[in-house]
Amino acid sequence: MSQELIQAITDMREEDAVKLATQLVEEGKDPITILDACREAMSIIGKRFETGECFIPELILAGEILTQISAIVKPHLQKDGASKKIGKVVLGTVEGDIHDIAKDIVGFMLDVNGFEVTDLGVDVPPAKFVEAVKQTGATIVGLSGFLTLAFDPMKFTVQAFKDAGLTDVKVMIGGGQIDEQIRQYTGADAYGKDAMAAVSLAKQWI
Ligand code: B12
Repeated sequence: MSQELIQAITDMREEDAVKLATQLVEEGKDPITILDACREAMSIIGKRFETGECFIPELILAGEILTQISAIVKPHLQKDGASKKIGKVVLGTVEGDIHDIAKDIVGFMLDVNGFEVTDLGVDVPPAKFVEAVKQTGATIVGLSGFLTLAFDPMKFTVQAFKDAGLTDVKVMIGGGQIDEQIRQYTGADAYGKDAMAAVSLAKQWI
């Protein structure tokens, strides 16, 4: 059945994928297994994109399917007690950048791994990050960005935390163009290459 779900997602059969995920949840399938299937499907789609077998519209559609399935699965994770919160994270795509598929995956993985995630969405100015950290008491911030133009907003956001006296907040950054060199440029505490790296970093910091 998980294999069928992977197939439905990678075939971009949106309705079938959502129906299958609902059915799996109703049958009492472990929510984590359903999420693993989604992750596997996204990784297949990512590889197809790299090799030119699929294009941007498919990536967008896959992101939408993933969002719908997440909404179906998440309440059941809570019921299982799998979501006992272990830390708070403020997450967002930085100012000037609207790429959110990857950010949503990062948020989703942090969530299912026990973090309370405040997702500020896309095109988020530094002041909004600062305000959210003050409001939620989060100790970890995740900045996502895919554009070269995102480097400076990341740097300004890191600086904004310092200016606001929030020196204990740990900041991780990630996204397509981000690497260790950009981390140094922005002054962030860490760079994570994928959603699992985001989870590992967050776990190290709590
Ligand atoms: C899909 C896509 C879009 C979609 C976005 C849909 C959406 N809702 O997100 C659309 C079509 C809207 C789009 C728009 C644009 N895009 Co675009 N887009 C992409 C594309 C093809 C894939 C990005 C993606 O979602 N990948 C899928 C994710 C899941 O893959 P991933 O990177 O492995 O994800 C992991 C990591 O990134 C990491 N991660 C991500 N965030 C974080 C955060 C933290 C804290 C951590 C630890 C980890 C982490 O974890 C993720 C999950 O494991 C990239 C090309 C590429 N190869 O990256 C171009 C790309 C990023 N886009 C690009 C451009 C130029 C644009 C536009 C400016 C195009 C235009 N002329 O209008 C606009 C930008 C508008 C704006 N202001 O933001 C360029 C950027 C070039 C540059 N150097 O700046 C790229 C590189 C394409 C290219 N080769 O030219 N884009």
